[in-house]
Amino acid sequence: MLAINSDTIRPSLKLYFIMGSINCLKSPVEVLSEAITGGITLFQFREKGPGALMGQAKLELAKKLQKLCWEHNIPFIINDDISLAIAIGADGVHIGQDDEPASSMRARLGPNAIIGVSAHTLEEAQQALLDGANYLGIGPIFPTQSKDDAKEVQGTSLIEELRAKGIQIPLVGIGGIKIDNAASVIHAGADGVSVISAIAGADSVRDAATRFIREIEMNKLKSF
Ligand code: FQP
Ligand code: MG
Repeated sequence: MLAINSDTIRPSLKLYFIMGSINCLKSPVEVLSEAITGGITLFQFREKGPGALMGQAKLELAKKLQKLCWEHNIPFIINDDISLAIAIGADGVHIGQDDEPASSMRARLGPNAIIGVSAHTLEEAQQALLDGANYLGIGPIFPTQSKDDAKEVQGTSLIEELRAKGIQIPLVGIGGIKIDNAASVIHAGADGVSVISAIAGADSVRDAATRFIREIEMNKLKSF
């Protein structure tokens, strides 16, 4: 585990890359390695969907990707699979509204794990805060192909609403975020953007990550 906690997670959300083997056009290790070179700041292993690896193969890939992240001081978060997170000592988990609740995740993972929760409404966000979430994933902001069961597109309105209510928890926008719409997510009050296909599916994974980072940094400066 890296020395990351709820105080230090905020800057790590700047460019949060999410992927699993089915999102990659070449080997996942190669894709993650290029994305790290390009400047991603956080990684979520989301091995999910038709054709996803299971069992030992999933475990092996998780270990490889975690090692790569840790060599570059990038925290390693696992989507949904808390048993896998415990087995390999990941930095944290990301869970949605249909997964085991954050409160029981916290009980199993302890005070130092990063727990991210997906929220689509103000009520879900408030409950996640009570349950001890360290950050929230808000979306889908724009239409996405990466998730079959994605909820209705909501734009940046929930991010704006949470900030207007004085809620300061680290927030990341997710769903259909591309280089040319990332600025709007930052301006709404997010600490960063989460990206699957715009990085994993890019011709140059490294260049895509670098362009995202530049765009986010430019727009962070602008909003203060
Ligand atoms: N936000 C984020 C993050 N990561 C995610 N995986 C989701 C939202 C979606 O459980 P969930 O979580 O609704 O669906 P799935 O398990 O299929 O991903 F904030 F990290 F960007
Ligand atoms: Mg989930």
